[in-house]
Amino acid sequence: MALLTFEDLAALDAGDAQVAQFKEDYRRQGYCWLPSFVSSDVVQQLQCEAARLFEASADNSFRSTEDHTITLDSPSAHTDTATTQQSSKCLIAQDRLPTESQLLRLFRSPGLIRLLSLIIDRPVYCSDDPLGGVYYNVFEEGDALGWHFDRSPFFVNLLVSLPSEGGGGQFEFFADGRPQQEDADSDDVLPPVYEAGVARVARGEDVSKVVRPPLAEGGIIIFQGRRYMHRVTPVVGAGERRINAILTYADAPGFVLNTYTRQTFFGR
Ligand SMILES: O=C(O)CCC(=O)C(=O)O
Repeated sequence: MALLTFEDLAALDAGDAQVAQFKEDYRRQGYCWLPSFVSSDVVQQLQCEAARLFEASADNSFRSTEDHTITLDSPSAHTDTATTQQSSKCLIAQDRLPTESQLLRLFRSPGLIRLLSLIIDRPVYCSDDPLGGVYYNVFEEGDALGWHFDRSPFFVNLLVSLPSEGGGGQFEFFADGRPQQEDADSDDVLPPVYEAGVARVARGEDVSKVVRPPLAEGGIIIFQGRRYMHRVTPVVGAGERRINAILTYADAPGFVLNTYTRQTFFGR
């Protein structure tokens, strides 16, 4: 199958066989993978941009370190400590990107927005948040995302720079998705039998259904983060670094982050 690139987007429509395959993968396995979506030239530009911003000034990024449950709550006195997860990373907010950044161009590209809405089968709109619309994530030695379910239904993740072999920073998910429930409110609570199963995975006792999609620089993964528990394993080794960009889309125009989320992940 020919590779789909950023430049090809304008020509895509719902009848395209490749689009139909992405849509089917997303529905059936919880994610679809768009390899080499960004050309190697653009990947290099993004790698340089992120590294320059990260290294030029401590003010360009914000480091967050959190303990959380698998549903992203703060651990309470009742939380099983063996399932408490640790996450740490640095974020470079959208307002630190130069106006000519290719990342901004990609985020706002009408072709990508159309492709996403075809894959997830509903309209999507760019987040209007000035910090969290599109942003770089930088993981250095020891940084990771613990096992969690997202609050939003899906994420769009461009892999910019991966650690070397053995350097960790692997994206993994548990292949059994959260059962779909009729009642939208009860969707916030995991059914007890399912919760016991994901707790075993989060404690490291069951790896039988842990999947590691083979991600590579320049590709995009669109993932059902609210349905499937997932994590990024710790980055291992001095000087190793993982950089990815999260592009945030919502189901209605005008989406912005709440004050708590902005403060926790962007520090302002
Ligand atoms: O960086 C990744 O590969 C995963 C990102 C993630 O887990 C998230 O944004 O919830």
